[in-house]
Amino acid sequence: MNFPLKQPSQIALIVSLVLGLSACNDAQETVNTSTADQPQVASEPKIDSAAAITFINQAEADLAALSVEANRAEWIYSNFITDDTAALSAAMGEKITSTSVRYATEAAKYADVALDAVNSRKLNSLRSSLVLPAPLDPAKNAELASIASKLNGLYGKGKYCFADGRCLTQPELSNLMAESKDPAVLLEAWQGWREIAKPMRPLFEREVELANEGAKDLGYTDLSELWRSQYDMKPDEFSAELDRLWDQIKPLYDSLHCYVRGELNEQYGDDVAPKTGPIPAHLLGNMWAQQWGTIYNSVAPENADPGYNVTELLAQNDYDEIKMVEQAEGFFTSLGFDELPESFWRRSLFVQPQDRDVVCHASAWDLDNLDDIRIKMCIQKSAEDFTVIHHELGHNFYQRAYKNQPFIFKNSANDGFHEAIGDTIALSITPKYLQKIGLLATVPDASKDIGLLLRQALDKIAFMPFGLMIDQWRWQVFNGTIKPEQYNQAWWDLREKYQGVKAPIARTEADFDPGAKYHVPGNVPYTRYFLAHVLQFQFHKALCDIAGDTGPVHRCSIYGNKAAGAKLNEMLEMGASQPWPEALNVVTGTKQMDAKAVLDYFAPLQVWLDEQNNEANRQCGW
Ligand code: X8Z
Ligand code: ZN
Repeated sequence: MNFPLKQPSQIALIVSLVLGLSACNDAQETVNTSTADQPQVASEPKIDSAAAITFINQAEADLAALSVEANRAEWIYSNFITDDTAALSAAMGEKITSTSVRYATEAAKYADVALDAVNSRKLNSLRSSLVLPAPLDPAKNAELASIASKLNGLYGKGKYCFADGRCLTQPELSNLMAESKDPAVLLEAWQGWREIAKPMRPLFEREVELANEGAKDLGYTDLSELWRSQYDMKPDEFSAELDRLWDQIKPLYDSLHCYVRGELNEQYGDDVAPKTGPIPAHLLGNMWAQQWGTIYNSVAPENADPGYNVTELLAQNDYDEIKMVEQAEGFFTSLGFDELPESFWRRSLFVQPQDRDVVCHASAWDLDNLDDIRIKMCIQKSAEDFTVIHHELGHNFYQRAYKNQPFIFKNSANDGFHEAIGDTIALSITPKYLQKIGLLATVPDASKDIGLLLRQALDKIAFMPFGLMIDQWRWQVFNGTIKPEQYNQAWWDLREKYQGVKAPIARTEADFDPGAKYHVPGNVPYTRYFLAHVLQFQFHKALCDIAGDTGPVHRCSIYGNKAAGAKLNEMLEMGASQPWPEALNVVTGTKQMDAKAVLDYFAPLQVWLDEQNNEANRQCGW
């Protein structure tokens, strides 16, 4: 999305919370005018709790109304990328940013007023929920809105054309990365896609400059501090929390990395996939080496492969895009959630149009902050996209669950929660579930668990360092530690440090590889996905306990369990009305994020990976 939108799935809220900065500050002007012919003291608005509450109510109503307008403009732009829709989207961005920044600035004035818990939370949210604040200067606000819009468009329109004339969009190239085993083809797609990002570099650099200025205007040291202020704790405490969670997971990641590198070496040989050092990033089955599940066949355990593949099962059972979405909806309704509204089916985008440019990156929308929920996705008929559909519907069911909250609380407990709900449901896509819905004939016995766990780890554990490094890079860009002339080198340094992957060919500062990942041009914070990868395992375990499942947690499916559904709904309905530890507590009985749930889930795999790596005498690490 453009502007200060927080995330594709919550545009509504975005508007309210994503404040940008206002140039023409009407409210301010009114005050100044009135002071002209009166003594200064008489004209100052009272800073007391009554004034604060009046202000909060007005801001909330105003932003709620604006959000619907912005959502519509943004929906149309993302579905029809043209110069005209870009201009409309930028204009709307300007308007919403200026309003939001005006309210954020004004909110700061009431910071010391004693308020009840609800209003105090709303006030704080008004102040600190922006992700792309513009400076006060109207010209700069307009410039920022235009840049944000352009960056989105550049990503959405991105294609790579092969020598034979075939031009592929992002999802098509991703498909190729998932399916090809030919290193030359993989390399070409990898390199080709990154060409789309080169023109983004100057725009991104200016975007950072402007948004940092906006963050300073709001009293933050830089945009990094603002982004890290949105977790009900101090920014530095939040950074430390991330380090703590990553330290818990890293040993498992290292074992997985070691195993996968060894297997790739056997498959491709020393020249393409060396035994030591970082893994070349084009060999992991994904454009960004962020989830590796698609190379499962290449690394599957000989004796524990469950012997089925969801992509094939979908094809054998004639699942088209709509049927995939219907099946995912069926999981939510089995838990007791209401069916999606009829308008969802009419207004969503499921299939990539052939006649125009659209933003294909999957997103979930809540156009009217009530019932007009939709997804927008260029669905590929694959296991990966079957999971992504559950992810997106998780956003929609969350949005609908909190629709009766006041506008400012129409959001998740923290942004990681929004990303975790659909994934939590997808953890219940077990063989037993696939059998129940008629996709799988026989459930593999427990001797195949290692294969199932490995398949899951290739997606979930492989993702963790990626989920972390993107914002480690961005935060350092925002706070000036990484200078523009170091953008690409610093990116690859962090890729190596966290993920142990490297670029397959030399990169220079003429490249802008971060821009080839949607969330960078889209200005969507990314740490939320790291959090979600921890939270979803905590939720899954807790919901399985509620469902009374006593087996291994990786075999548990909460499908059809109304008690689990009711508990989940209890948390979703809270929206952002309370600090996230309270919401976490509702489902899990704890107020702490804890990666132990991840380690418990994968415990048998950790043992197996270490055995394999020892037997093969692999030197782990990079
Ligand atoms: O962007 C997404 C969702 C939309 S919120 C499809 N995800 C991240 C990504 O694709 O990079 C889900 C997992 C991580
Ligand atoms: Zn999402």
